[in-house]
Order: sequence, then C-alpha cells, then structure tokens
Amino acid sequence: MRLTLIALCLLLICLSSESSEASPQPSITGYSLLNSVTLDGKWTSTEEWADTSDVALTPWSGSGTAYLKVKHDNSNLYVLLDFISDRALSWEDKPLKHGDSAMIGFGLDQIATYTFQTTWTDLDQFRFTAWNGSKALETDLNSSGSTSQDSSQDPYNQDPHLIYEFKVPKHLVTNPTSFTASLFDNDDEVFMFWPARNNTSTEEQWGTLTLVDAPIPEFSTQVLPIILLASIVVAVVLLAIAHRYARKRSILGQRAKPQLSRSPKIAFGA
Ligand SMILES: [Ca+2]
Ligand SMILES: [Ca+2]
Repeated sequence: MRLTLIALCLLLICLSSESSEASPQPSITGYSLLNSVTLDGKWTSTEEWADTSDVALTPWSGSGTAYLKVKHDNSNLYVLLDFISDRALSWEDKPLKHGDSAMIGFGLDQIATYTFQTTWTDLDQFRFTAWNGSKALETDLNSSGSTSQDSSQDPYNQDPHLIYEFKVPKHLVTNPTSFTASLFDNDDEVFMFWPARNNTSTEEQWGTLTLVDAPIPEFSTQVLPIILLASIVVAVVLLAIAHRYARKRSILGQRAKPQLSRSPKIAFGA
C-alpha cells in the first residue's frame, strides 16, 4: 500500500511538471473581471486581482521577482505589475537620474502603437505618460496609471514594495494584441521584462495578449493536477483504513470462532 502511494505521487509530480512545461509560448490571457479595479497602485483588497492569471517577469540585468496580471471589463483593460523585489523607492531627481518605473506597450503586427509609463518623480509623486509609437502624447487617452509601496493587501508578499496599476481603453488595442511589460528598479539597476528579452530587445520579442470574454475558469489546468493528487491521496488513505479495518475484523472473527463453538457445549451440558 505504501509503495502504491509513492508511485501515485511520483506519477502526479511528473504530470504536474509536464503541464507547466507545455506552455512555452510568450502569451498571456486577460480574463473578464469579476472584481472591479481601483486605480490606486496597490492591491486595494486581497481579492482585487485574484480573478485573473499571472505570469512572472524575467530580469534582463541583475535579479528580481515580479508578476504581471491583465483583465478587462466592457470599456477598459487593466494591468497589474507587482514588483516584489523592489523594496526601496528612488525617484528622478536623485543623482542616478532615472526613477523607478513601469511600462506597458501594445502593438499591431509587432509595431508599437501605444506605450504607457509610470515613473516616480518624488517621494510621494509619480508621472504617467503615453506615447503613440515614438511620439509622446499630451493627452493621456483616458488611460491612467498609479503606483504605491502599500503591500498590506498583497497576497504575494506583504513586505513594502513597489506596485503599479494601469487602465487602458480597450478601443486603443486590437484583440489579440502584441504586448510587452517592463519594470525598472533604479536602486539595483534591475530591468524586468515580459516576455524575457535578450540584448537585441526587438519588438519581435513581444508576447501576445488575448482578451477573453469570460471569467477565469474556476479550476485552471495548473490547479487540476494538485486537485487530482489530493483526491488520489485521500482515496489511498481511505483504502488503507478500510483494508486495516477489514483485516482487524478478520482477526477478531478468527479469535471469536473457538468461543462460539464452545458456547453450545456449555449450554448443552447445563
Ligand atoms: Ca488597486
Ligand atoms: Ca527601487
């Protein structure tokens, strides 16, 4: 029984690793939101961004940890960039020039269409800018961005770190669209990208963002192996208990047989 359990666990681990390696394409899905977004540059509640999937950004220089999430409603798409490893805020007027920042870009056929950036300019101030191609736009196109260091409701990590939120009108982007996101931590000079980039950093390295008109499935393919493993473990444990119980009953039954066979004799003798 113990060997069976170990074998099942190994099988499920193999299945789980295969499913995680089965999606190497740089693509992300933006699900229809169930929880509304408040553009305050933080997880307004622990549930605010729990209704969509995430992908990890990859450091281009240095090391770091950050996650990207996208979802949408009828009018806008929303982007979260959670820079977990950026624990120190730096802004533009520091001697090192550049402030901590986040950028997202949308394209059509790998050509940049709109780019949005949020950059810290002071201890409590940031600047939101928009470009059409390489041209900076005076209008913000009804888009907006926000950032903070408030991580109190962040399910990933509650230690204070930089978080960015963006809102972009859906009519500005195609569906699906070429998409990229990046983060810059000035203190450690860390660039984080989705998808991962090499030194050439061309737009052909952008990924694909697809907006689907449905909420995230309750049980994603990533969760299914875990549920399956848990179900099998429970089933094996129940079988083991049932087996032990049956064996115990069998032993007790065998012990009880001589007593039962003696009883009629006693009654007969009386
Ligand atoms: Ca928020
Ligand atoms: Ca920083």
